[in-house]
Amino acid sequence: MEAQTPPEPVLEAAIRIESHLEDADERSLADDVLDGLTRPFKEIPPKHFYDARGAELFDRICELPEYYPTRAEREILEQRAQEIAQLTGAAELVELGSGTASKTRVLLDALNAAGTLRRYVPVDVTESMVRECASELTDEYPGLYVHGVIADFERHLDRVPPAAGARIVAFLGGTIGNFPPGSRRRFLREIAALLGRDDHLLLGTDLVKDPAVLEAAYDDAQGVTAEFNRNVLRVLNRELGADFELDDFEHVAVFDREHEWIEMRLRARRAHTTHVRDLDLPVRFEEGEEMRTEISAKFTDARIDGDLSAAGLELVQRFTDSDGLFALTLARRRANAPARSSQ
Ligand code: SAH
Ligand code: AVI
Repeated sequence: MEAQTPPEPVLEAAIRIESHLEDADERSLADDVLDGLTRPFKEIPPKHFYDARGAELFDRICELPEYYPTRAEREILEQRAQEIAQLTGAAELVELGSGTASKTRVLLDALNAAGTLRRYVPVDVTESMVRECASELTDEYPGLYVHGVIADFERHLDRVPPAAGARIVAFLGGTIGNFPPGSRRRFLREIAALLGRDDHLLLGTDLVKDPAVLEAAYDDAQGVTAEFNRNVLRVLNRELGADFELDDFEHVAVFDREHEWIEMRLRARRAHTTHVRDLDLPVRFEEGEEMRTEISAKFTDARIDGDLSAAGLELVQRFTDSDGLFALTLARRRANAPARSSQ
């Protein structure tokens, strides 16, 4: 009789990807456009920049000499990742707006070296980036599980899977600054609800500095940021059948000193009417009229602390780069805050 071969062990797949977008996402773009382009001061929320081309343009922005935040945040991570690994003992890294996860690798390296890392959970609206980064990271870190979540973090934070051990929720790059102040605090409260007693938030924030440095970072000499800004019009043309002529709009980036944020706008070079076919919506622009496409808030220590406190969080440690351009804040739930939401 032939010897029986033992059954193959059932291995958990290294990659799991879930998508929560599809129809709901198109509705959200349509709702945002209907809402934002019928106001006296027109506005389109920044999350619509990031189709595959927008994501690629953002990557190019990160390499620009004027755009210091990526380099500054990377420097902090390189200096402090080991300390963060020790302070958190994290088995899991959840990353909101993960993009290509290029800086994240510094943190993954440190958690891996500490021997605690088991799972990475990238959450992003751009499907291609979540999929690519999942396959790259499982190659680079043997034994790592990647649970990718393709989702709008403003609407689907409850789809982040239950924690698999002590977790860090990372929100890097200064993306928190792209929320208006009220929503920013609300969003931080929602993040706090993902944290248990052993978990931490790692928050990247760009810092207030010389307006000339800030404005250059958002209006680079090569015009990559201008292309990124106008890319939202391509998204509207493709997704909603709009007929924007990109050359009709000029890129504007100004530092608003009162609010301490950079505002990106698109300024109409001539008076004209565009049509958003799928919404049956004519949109009139006067010459020189500006439409807001992004705010990027800049922070002080007090602003960060105020936001953390309003969200039921407390500071563990704050790190900055050698030029004091950018801050990375490690925080946890305040002791008297309620425990992680029932997941
Ligand atoms: N964290 C990276 C990328 C920052 S760019 C870094 O620090 O370099 C902002 C990222 O957030 C993009 O990848 C974009 O696709 C994603 N993003 C923007 N709005 C989002 C939303 N509402 N939900 C999920 N992801 C979003
Ligand atoms: C993603 N986010 C933090 C960038 C920022 O700096 O606000 C987006 C960006 N906009 C123009 N350049 C980069």
